[in-house]
Amino acid sequence: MWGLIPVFDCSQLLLLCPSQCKPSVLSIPTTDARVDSPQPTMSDQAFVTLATNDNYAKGAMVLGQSLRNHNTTRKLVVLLGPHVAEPCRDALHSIFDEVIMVNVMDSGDAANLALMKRPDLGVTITKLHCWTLVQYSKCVFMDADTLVLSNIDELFEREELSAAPDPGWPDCFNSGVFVFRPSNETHKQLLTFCAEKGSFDGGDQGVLNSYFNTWATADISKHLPFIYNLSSIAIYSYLPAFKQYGHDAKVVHFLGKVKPWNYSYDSQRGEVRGHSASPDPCHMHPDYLLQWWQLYATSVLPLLQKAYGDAPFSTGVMDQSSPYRGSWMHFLLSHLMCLGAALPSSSFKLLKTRINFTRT
Ligand SMILES: [Mn+2]
Repeated sequence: MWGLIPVFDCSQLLLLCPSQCKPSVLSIPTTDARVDSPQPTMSDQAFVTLATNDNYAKGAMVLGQSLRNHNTTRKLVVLLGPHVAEPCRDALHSIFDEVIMVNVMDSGDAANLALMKRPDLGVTITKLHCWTLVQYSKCVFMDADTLVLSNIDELFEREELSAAPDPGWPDCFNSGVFVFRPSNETHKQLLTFCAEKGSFDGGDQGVLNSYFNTWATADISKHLPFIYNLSSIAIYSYLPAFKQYGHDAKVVHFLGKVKPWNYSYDSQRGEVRGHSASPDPCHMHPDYLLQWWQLYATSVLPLLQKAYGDAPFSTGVMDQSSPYRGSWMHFLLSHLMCLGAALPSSSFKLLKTRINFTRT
């Protein structure tokens, strides 16, 4: 019944009404306002990311800041694993609307109990937690190793499960960027599925592709254009296409083993260190890498410095104020971040303590 009202404007309604009811028609504008703005409440939609360690937390901060810089109207949520340091959490609070600690296996239900026997799927299960964000009607999940280049709020017009093709096997979607509808029921089903079938690639992408197994064939509107999840692998495997369409890219995904935070940045020269400018499928595109570091150095690093105070941490940024600049110690310190990614965190911590690690 309410749906019929906007068809008429006030004068038409007045003509239809008997004279004795005319005054009440004046109250119509409130109804009109409701119907004329069918946009969903922006506050019930969110971009969601996940950080399982301090490095990914930095990635999440850069991603969150890139969404803010492009004026998203949606909420920003970060899910945190238990190993993220407190100062990183504090810094995340300044960028994200919600910082949610995820206790990986805590509910003790049948699906979780079965999953306890699969510690290899730990991070995957943490990511699946995004379906429990039922305070939101629709969300876009983005990996912490993605960077937003322009406003992408239009993704909320898509339905679950929308994602872009994976560059390695395009009949699978890449789970670095996807649209979903939070639901405790779906979450439970995903956990059960995970416990029973495992993951064909050992990660969340395998689980999600097996669960949403009609993605490749059922509904083309659920195929996001590649520009919403552009990876370096794709750039160098089809360079002419990148030259033709690359300028439209909206989201860059630093897919692969080496992440932006594994490099270091010379803030004086504005250069990323340890990265070759020559096109190599193993390397990421230098322009995007530079954009990541510029955003990190200008917007994220100040937050981290505030949160850490006098406590030492690896900034990844070299500058003139470093007391070790130009020395072998500086070289060693600036590359420790890369080393940290390859070593177990306990040995990295030990190394940091041994050489009296300072801010570099
Ligand atoms: Mn990723």
